[in-house]
Amino acid sequence: MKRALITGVTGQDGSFLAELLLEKGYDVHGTIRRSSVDFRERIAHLEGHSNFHLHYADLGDSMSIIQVVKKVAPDEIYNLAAQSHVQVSFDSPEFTCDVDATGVLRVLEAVRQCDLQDKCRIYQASTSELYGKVEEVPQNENTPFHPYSPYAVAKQYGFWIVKEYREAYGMFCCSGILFNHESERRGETFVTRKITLAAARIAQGKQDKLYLGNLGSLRDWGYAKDYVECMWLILQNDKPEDFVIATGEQHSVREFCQLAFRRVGIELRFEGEGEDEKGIDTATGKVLVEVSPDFYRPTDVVNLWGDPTKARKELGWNPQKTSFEQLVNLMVDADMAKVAAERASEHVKMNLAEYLEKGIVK
Ligand code: NAP
Ligand code: F7E
Repeated sequence: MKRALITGVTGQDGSFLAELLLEKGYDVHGTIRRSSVDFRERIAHLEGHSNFHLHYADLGDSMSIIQVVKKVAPDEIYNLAAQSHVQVSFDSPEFTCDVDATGVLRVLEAVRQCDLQDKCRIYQASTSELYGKVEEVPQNENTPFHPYSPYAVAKQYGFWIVKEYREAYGMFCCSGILFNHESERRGETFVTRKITLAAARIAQGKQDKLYLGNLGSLRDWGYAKDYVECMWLILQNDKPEDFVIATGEQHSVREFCQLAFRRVGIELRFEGEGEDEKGIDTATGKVLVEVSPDFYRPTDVVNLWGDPTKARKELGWNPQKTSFEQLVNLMVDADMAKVAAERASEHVKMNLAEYLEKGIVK
């Protein structure tokens, strides 16, 4: 039985990858951070599985990483842990650098110090943000990097140190240069999830308006569940190599909004430009989407579009398993169900309060 260690198992990708590896018969070990409240919603359904184990470790603390690597002695490490929010990296650049750059070095060194460098394969969660202020469209493995945020600069160090350890010590360590991938488990402050949750809340009368930043920003959005399969394929390859993982299709934030609202039965028309642009409900004339400069970034990456040819040819991976429209729909449907469940539980609480007040229940 193969043993895998996933750092960041509580995250969007970590949870899907843990499911995939358990299905493949792996013994799966995940790291979590110690905190005063446990946030394990995404992996709650896996706890109790006999091949699923959790360990405390923090990417900012090399001793904790060495301990867990020594204890687990994994065949494969998937280093997914990171401060992954680009906008947050402008507010916390030092923390982002420590976790997303030095953290990668700590994982590589832990493997060497535990004398596992010849046995353990390592996957590093790299990112299309490395292309940043893009120098070529679409982007492939040979496109020059131009990182354009503290997050991207930190991830660039991660990318190069992985390459360095591969060449200097012959280690099987690789980076997946993943373009944006989303799901019903996506963090609620990333633009796609913010939109699908708002569309569901607006449709069910729980929110009036959605405020967004740059509506013209272009992304190559895929489904996270499809992308974790590729992480696994990269480590099963004969040679350690880096791969671009993308769908090969590009859409704007505005288009994402229109599709999401359409799924809940609202047709949006966009009018105006820049900060004055508005998304209007064509049926009622109500303004549902507005621009707020609060969500603008000091430097924004606006033209990401990946070329997944290498992954398709060499790994046999299908970049178009889930279409853009299917992705938007599955996210909206999940949020419609979530908001409906929240409303039902509010209703029960309101009734209970009323019954208690009236003495109907005691
Ligand atoms: P995510 O949902 O934000 O998950 C990040 C994970 O990292 C969480 O489990 C988080 O733990 C953990 N973490 C954060 N700081 C840590 C620290 N100091 N020590 C240990 N663990 C820490 O991110 P994701 O979307 O799953 O992305 C996974 C990886 O892929 C990240 O490295 C991200 O930068 C990269 N990536 C993501 C995308 C994308 O579109 N999703 C694209 C390219 C690359 P808590 O639960 O305790 O916060
Ligand atoms: O922004 C624009 C924003 O925060 C996408 C991470 O997983 O993917 C992710 O980073 C675009 C940007 O993702 C809002 O300016 C407009 O141009 O959803 P996002 P991201 O920055 O692309 C990469 C590949 C990673 O590696 C990262 O870990 O949307 N945008 N209005 C907005 N963005 C947010 N968050 N909120 C808005 O209101």
